[in-house]
Amino acid sequence: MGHGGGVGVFLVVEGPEGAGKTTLVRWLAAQFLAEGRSALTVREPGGTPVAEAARKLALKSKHDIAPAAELFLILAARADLVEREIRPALEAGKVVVADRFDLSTMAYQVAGRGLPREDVAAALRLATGGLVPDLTLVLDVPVEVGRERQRRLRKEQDRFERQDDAFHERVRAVYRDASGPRVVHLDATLSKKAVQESAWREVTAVSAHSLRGMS
Ligand code: Z5A
Repeated sequence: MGHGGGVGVFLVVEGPEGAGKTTLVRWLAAQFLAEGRSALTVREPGGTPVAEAARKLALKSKHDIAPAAELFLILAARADLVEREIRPALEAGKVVVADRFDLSTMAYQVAGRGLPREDVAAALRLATGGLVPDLTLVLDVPVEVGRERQRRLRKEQDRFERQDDAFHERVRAVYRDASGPRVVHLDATLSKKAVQESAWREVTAVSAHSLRGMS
């Protein structure tokens, strides 16, 4: 495929908190498995020992973190994950399904925290070596719906979840406005089954060619 990372297929699920990303990533992996193809699933930030350590700081630190420092924690995690897990899997012809990727950084660090777009875009290219997804599925959900789903889970809130509504509206606007030939929006207020069916249609359309003959 055209992602610059080998012959595999790189799929990314994006969206605001509580949109259903993790639910969909797990379902996609199970669906690939049911078809006899294994998929590597990764969550961002995280997925390697160094990336998990950076995640803990970025999400759970009790200290204030300067926006640029937060960016570099997240990009340190991404750089390590891309080099150690994602690129090798793509080069081996595998499917990779990521829970968040670069679009999250444009949403949270650029729109949310106010860092300059061009500088962040350049830092992203450095962190990923220019790796781009074959398909980004954006789960569209109003901020309040996502936050209500999160509240029902009664988890301890992380540094991002504690931000005010204006922050989350800026984040959502980036997702709502995301466009490009490899970006598909799905209405995540629909049932899980409806979201999964639409997602699978998009995934098979993109990956049919690459997946032919894979195990
Ligand atoms: N972050 C960043 O700042 N910059 C970056 O570049 C990156 C990340 C990569 C990671 O959090 C944080 O890192 C993120 C931004 C920052 N913080 N925030 N906020 P995360 O990804 O680990 O956490 P999250 O985004 O808040 O995701 P989540 O809490 O795991 O939500 P989700 O994955 O989108 O949803 P879910 O867990 O699949 O589902 C939530 C609930 O809704 C659950 O009970 C489901 O059963 C239910 N659900 C799912 N789908 C549906 C539908 N269709 N209908 C009804 N209910 C549903």
